[in-house]
Amino acid sequence: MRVRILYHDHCFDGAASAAFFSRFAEAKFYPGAEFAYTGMAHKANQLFEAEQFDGDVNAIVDFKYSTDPRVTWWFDHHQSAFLTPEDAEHYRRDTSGLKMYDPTFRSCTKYIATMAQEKFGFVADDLADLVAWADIVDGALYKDADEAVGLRTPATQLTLTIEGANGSETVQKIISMMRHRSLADIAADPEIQAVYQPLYQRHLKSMDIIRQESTCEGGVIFFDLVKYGIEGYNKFIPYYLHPESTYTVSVTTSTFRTKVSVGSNPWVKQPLKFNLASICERYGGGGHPKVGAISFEVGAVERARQVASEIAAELKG
Ligand SMILES: [Mn+2]
Repeated sequence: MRVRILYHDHCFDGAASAAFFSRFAEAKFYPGAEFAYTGMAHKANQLFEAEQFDGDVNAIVDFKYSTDPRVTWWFDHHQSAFLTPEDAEHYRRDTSGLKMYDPTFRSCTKYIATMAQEKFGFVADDLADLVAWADIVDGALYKDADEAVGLRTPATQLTLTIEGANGSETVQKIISMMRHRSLADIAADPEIQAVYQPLYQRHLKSMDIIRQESTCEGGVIFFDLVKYGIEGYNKFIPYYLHPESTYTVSVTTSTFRTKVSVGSNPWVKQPLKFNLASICERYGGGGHPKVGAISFEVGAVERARQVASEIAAELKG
């Protein structure tokens, strides 16, 4: 018996969701099953390929809904969980009880843990720390920007490793470790350290680049990293550099997409005026009320820049 888990790749909450779900599924439904993982990324074109659902059981965690009949389990908490109104309708008609959606949860990991306990009586005390940190990382509940960018805790170090590692192999190693090992133990693992250390140097360098490239006007930070070819950066760096800001709009590019990221400063006191997922949805993207993104084809840099400047203007207004 093979259980295929499609999870949000390069995301701490996505990895933690995959680890927690696999522990729960093994304990309650599929003892002795083999677990296989597929990292999913938001792209401008099709998200799911039919051949990805190759398990006897297929689960999607912390990622968009699929109407494919081979999907057994689904958990998500993103506001933009459905690609189309038809997908949302398909979900509403589901009678399996194994597809669950609640955008009020800060992390999908906490949502899975809560549902596993409430509906199926599954508790994993040894994963409590993992669940708590998934809520902090995905919910941006850090004490301050310094905690988020200083990378002094195992969870923030693993977040950098998961977000920055090339390909899915390292992330899937971490997922396997997260099933049974503490975050401190995983972060100290020599194999993980070997990936982390160069990423940490890159993190310091990206902070210098963003310091140099970013402007902050009318409470909106803007920067364009296309010429540097770096997509991943710690999303709290802008607020660390510009603590007085409310929003960030950035343009980045990678091998498979050009991306406009829109975020909000988690440490601002006044309520936010804009729902960023809704703004991104207008341009074909999505996310959460406080953080969103839009993916474009790799070559669509000018279009991405235009969208970024429109959104920046809207947020300033
Ligand atoms: Mn999530």
